[in-house]
Formats: sequence, structure tokens, C-alpha cells
Amino acid sequence: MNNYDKTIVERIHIIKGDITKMDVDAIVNAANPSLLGGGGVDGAIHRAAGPQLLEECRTLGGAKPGEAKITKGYLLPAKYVIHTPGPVYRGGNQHEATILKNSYRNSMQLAKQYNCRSIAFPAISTGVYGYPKDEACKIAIDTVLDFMQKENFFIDIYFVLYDEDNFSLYTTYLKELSK
Ligand code: AR6
Repeated sequence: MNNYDKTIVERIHIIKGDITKMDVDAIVNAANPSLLGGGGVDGAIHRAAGPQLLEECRTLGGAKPGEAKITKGYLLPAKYVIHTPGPVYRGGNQHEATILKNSYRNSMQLAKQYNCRSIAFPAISTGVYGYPKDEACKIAIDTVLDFMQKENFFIDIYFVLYDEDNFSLYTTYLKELSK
């Protein structure tokens, strides 16, 4: 396990609930490569943001797994939506971990570029895309901590978990890191 400065770990907050309600600078969408909407958290974000979000997404030309693209938040409390397709989990030997890391890192990069002071992430790829939740949780938290540390970019990070399994995994792992 990595050793992170306590003040960096304290910037991470674990929340159980619906990411569309988050009043932060940017929320991250677990999208698919078309960036034209879908089910799960993607569907919820598009419903809450309204049809203008899809209009802007049509201009983006999609995104490869691990890439991230930014739009406005429209009717959401959040100013921006950062859209990133995570990997589809196919057993773990298809670069899934690298792609998932890229999704978190590229989202943080856009947050930095757009001067965001707060960002909310869902548990990317752990729904329909089937990524094992325990491994995905560690990748998510480690990657944002690494980014903050290496880039000297310290913002409030909210992991907004919809299901009890993810909420409990994130809470436990963050506790371990806070020791
Ligand atoms: N707020 C926060 N988390 C949520 C919400 C919500 N409102 N709704 C669901 N989740 P998934 P993926 C959680 O399937 O695995 C879409 O169709 C959910 O419990 O949304 O990356 C896209 O268009 C799970 O833990 O995303 C893609 O085709 C997590 O969000 C595909 O699904 C991710 O589940 C992407 O699959």
C-alpha cells in the first residue's frame, strides 16, 4: 500500500447516494464510447441534466475507453460533466486496470484544466461493465491520490456510491489509508 500524506487523504469523502444531486464543480459520468447516453449512472445523469446534454455530447465524436471529455452540466447542480468510458471487464488480462486508471487520471486532468475545486466520481465500470468492485475501489482511490500528490493539485474528491457493497468497500479502504 502507498503512503500518502494525511492531509491529502482527508480531501477524499465517501458518500452513499445519487451523483446527480451533487453540488460540485464536476461530476464524472461512467459513459460508453459513443458518449450518447445509456443505462445506469449514465442514464440518470442525462435525465437529470436534460436534453441539451445529449446535444453537446453529439458534438464530441465519442471517446475511447480510458479517455475523458467534458461538457457543461445544464440542469444539474454541477457546473461540468466529465464523460469517461471505463473498461468492459473481460477477465483482467485485457488491460482493464490500465484503462480504469486512465479514466480516473484523465478525469482529474480535465478537472485541473477547468480549475475545478471539487469533483464527484461514481464507481466506474462496476455496474454493467462488470469490473470486480474491490479491485476497482483501490484503483479509484489510489489513482486520484497519486494524481493530487504528483500534480500538486488538491481538491475535494467525492466518491458517490449507489450500492451498499461499494459504499462499504470504499469506507473500509479509506479507513486503512487514514491509519
Ligand atoms: N449515482 C451514483 N452511482 C450510480 C447511480 C447514480 N445515480 N446509478 C448507478 N450507479 P453503470 P458501468 C452506480 O452500470 O459499469 C451505461 O449504460 C452503479 O451502482 O452505470 O461503467 C453506460 O452507457 C455502479 O456501481 O456503469 C455504459 O454502456 C456504478 O454506478 C455502461 O452502462 C457504475 O455502473 C457503463 O457501465
